[in-house]
Amino acid sequence: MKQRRWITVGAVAVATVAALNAVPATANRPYDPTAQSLGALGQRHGLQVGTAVDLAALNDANDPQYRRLAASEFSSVTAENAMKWESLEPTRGVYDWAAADQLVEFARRNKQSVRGHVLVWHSQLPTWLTSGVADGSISKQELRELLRKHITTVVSRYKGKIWQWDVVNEAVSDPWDTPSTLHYKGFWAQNLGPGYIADAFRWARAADPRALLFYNDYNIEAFGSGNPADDKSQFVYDMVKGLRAQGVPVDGIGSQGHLGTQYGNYDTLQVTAALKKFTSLGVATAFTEVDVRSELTEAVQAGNSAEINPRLQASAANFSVLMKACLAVRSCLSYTVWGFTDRHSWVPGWFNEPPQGMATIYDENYQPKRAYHELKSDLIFAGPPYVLPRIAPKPRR
Ligand code: 9MR
Repeated sequence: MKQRRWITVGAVAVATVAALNAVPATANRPYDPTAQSLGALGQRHGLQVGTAVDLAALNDANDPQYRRLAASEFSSVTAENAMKWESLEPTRGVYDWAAADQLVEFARRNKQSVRGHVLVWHSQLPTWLTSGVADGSISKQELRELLRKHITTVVSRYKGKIWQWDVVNEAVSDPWDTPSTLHYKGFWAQNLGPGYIADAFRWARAADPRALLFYNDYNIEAFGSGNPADDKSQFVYDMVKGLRAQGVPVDGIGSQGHLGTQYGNYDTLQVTAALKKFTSLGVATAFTEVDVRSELTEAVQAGNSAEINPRLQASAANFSVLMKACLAVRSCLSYTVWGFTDRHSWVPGWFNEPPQGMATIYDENYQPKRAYHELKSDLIFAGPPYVLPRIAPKPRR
């Protein structure tokens, strides 16, 4: 009996793999995977390949390439800024849904799934909220109620339309913070204590029973010492383990994937091991904000190819490491780049000593870079037995 069940499961798995790998070739037009979009190639593995979307760029009539590629190349989208609290409720009690609604509608028209970003973060909060807390006109009790209302309002508005929500973002400190022992950092932990994390997931679940609820953070692509005092991946692992043990509905861990070619970084097997370790908690995983920046030295800016080529190659290699690791782990449901063109990337505006850039997969003129082609190759070359279709968890009650 037991054996029969396994045979059935095996047959279904083989059929699923076969279906996902079926190729739409016709007699006169052989299937050419290199002509497919990243999103279409991802579907072969059940993987969504997404991008963060800058709404200003999307609406710029003088920049039609942006909209065209955002629509055609990706199977998932994330609002780069439009769903953050300061964008949604710039004035207390007055919501501005225009940009966020527009993105959700864009995704619907293009048959893309949406990663909601972000419900609780210490950054990009409206001034009325932070200054109200600072001057004491908003009490701690009121703050907690405001957070509950915010989460409930936003999640309810998009109920059924958001595939994955980044419920809590970047709650954990970095080794370079003071104190250097890793701890819960930022506005919410300072004002409400770390209990806000469990509250946030429970409130989000109450408002949408079907969305996958994620904890999202950077510098968790691989494990380090294994000591939560200095290993951020371990801290996050322990945190999610603790939350799930208390029945908190955390469905996934999002690893942002902001890398730089000037750093040591990781190899594919290290990143695969990290995703597997997170998966062992029973959660989904995802790369949520991948980009790989480089220092723009004077030689790079002067166009010296001996300086530019190694950066383009290292960038491609790092994009590829994360993609291959994701493909290798069946819980890794999506791979999202944080902007797809150097024309619109947060990096140059953020890092200026020294200046950094070249962080995305298309250059400023929308020419695909080596990184784009490597991602494509990864998706084309991957398959059974090592790379199998995704397995999504059921949203936890
Ligand atoms: O890309 C976003 C940029 O336009 C904003 O100015 C910035 C403000 O903090 O946030 C950027 O996006 C961040 C994301 O929301 C969370 N993880 C880090 C991202 C890059 O800073």
